[in-house]
Amino acid sequence: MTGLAGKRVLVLGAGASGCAAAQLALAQGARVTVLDGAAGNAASRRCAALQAQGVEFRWGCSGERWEEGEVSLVVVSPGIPLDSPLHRLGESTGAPMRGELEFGASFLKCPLYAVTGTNGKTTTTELLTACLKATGRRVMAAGNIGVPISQVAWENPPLDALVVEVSSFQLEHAASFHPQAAILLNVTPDHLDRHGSLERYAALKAGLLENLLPGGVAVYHAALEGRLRLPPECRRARLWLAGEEVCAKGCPAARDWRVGGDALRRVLPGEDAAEEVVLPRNALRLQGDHNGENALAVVALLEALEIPLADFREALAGFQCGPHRIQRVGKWRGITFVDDSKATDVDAMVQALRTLGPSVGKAISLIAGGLDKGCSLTEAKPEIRRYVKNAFLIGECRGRLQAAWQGEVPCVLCDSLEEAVSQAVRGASQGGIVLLSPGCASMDMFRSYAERGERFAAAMKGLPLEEALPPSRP
Ligand code: UMA
Repeated sequence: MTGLAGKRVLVLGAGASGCAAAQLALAQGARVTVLDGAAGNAASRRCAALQAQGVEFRWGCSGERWEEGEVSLVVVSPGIPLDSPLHRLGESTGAPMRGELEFGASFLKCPLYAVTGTNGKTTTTELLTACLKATGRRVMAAGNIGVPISQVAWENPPLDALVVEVSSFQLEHAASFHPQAAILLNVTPDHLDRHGSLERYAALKAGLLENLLPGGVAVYHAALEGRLRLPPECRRARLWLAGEEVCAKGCPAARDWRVGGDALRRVLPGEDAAEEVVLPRNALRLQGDHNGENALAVVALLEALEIPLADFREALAGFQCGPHRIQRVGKWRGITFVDDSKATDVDAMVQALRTLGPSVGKAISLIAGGLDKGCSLTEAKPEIRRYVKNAFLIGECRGRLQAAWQGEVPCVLCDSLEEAVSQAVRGASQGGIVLLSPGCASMDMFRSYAERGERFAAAMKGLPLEEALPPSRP
């Protein structure tokens, strides 16, 4: 995007994305005004630094009016819904509206490799970044993972590629975002409170692949093929997940990859769908079928980019997930504490139960609940029945969770995470697990899922040594 010098740019939202976009617009010589419906970020260091450079901030705005032609561009932060007063205000200027993602990307020259999906996108983004780095390329991760793409564009580090985690929020304004390669891992119900329906949510996710540059690489879960209208000339890699049967006939133009019980496998061209092992599962430090699928997506993408496995095999095998994803945070009197705060939807919670449950049986004391995103809570029932001994429910969603699960498992309503930890310890089995896997967003009680995970670990560390425990047997 060029030609912003002297022009008025409005930025909607004064969080991480909005401030990064304001900084970038300022560097282009624009006159920048940031609008925010609240004043929660007014005292932040980011805002103060921008203000000192001449950026105007308006807080709690409602009745703003702009003359026709006064505004040249509106940049929208991902957290601003299409039907919000702030978005309507942006529309009323008559100026073109761009998402922060596409605004930032328009200044970047390096190839963009995008990753989306309901679950696994942060792990896959980190894994892809680590594997590319291992080949000697200069890469970094940005986007929904926490570093706004506008910040990367402004700092302008030397890069051979940028790996971008993309959320459905960002995809509401991404018509001009054209990656060279994109992964769509999976689509299960999430953020329905924002997008209205699963169909709309899935269409947004599919849009990322439909927007690939000509000749780009599309990696996607094979079950989604019917939803995708891919550019005709793009290279395709389909992922078949653990337990799925490969139907290689469906799309001869696509490469097929599969997670088998013991290995990541490539399906060889031909009617008989013969396979070759790419990597045994036990070579990976990552646990769980879902992580096997994330690794498979990375292998499929890098193969399509003609990067040999030998160049990144070590990085792939040795990679470990970041914090708050099925992370063991400690042991207390024989009870293991696992922080899976990153599980902000029910599907991610199910993955955690499937990963941990088989080794301990029905000995998981589950702490769940949080911000209600309008998703179905019943689909977790089989895993709850099989692996969960008792559930300790917190947050806005706790009543709905109790109603959904009480026939399957004893449910205890708690007023805080700390209370849930203390109750879960009392209810836990010796040798069992206290698992924080909320299945809900965190923002009703915490600033982020990271803060929720840290509070969980702190509550565990603060458990008094002499607290009454389940009576020990003589
Ligand atoms: N605001 C309004 N009106 C509204 C909504 C928000 O004025 O209707 C204002 C708030 O008062 C606040 C600002 O907007 O001052 C916040 O903007 P934002 O919600 O876009 O948040 P950022 O701090 O800019 O962070 C965003 C992403 N947040 C969201 O999508 C909600 C971050 O993803 C992302 O890491 C960051 O940009 C950098 O790219 C977070 C997230 O929760 C982790 N993502 C969701 C998820 O992963 O499920 C999609």
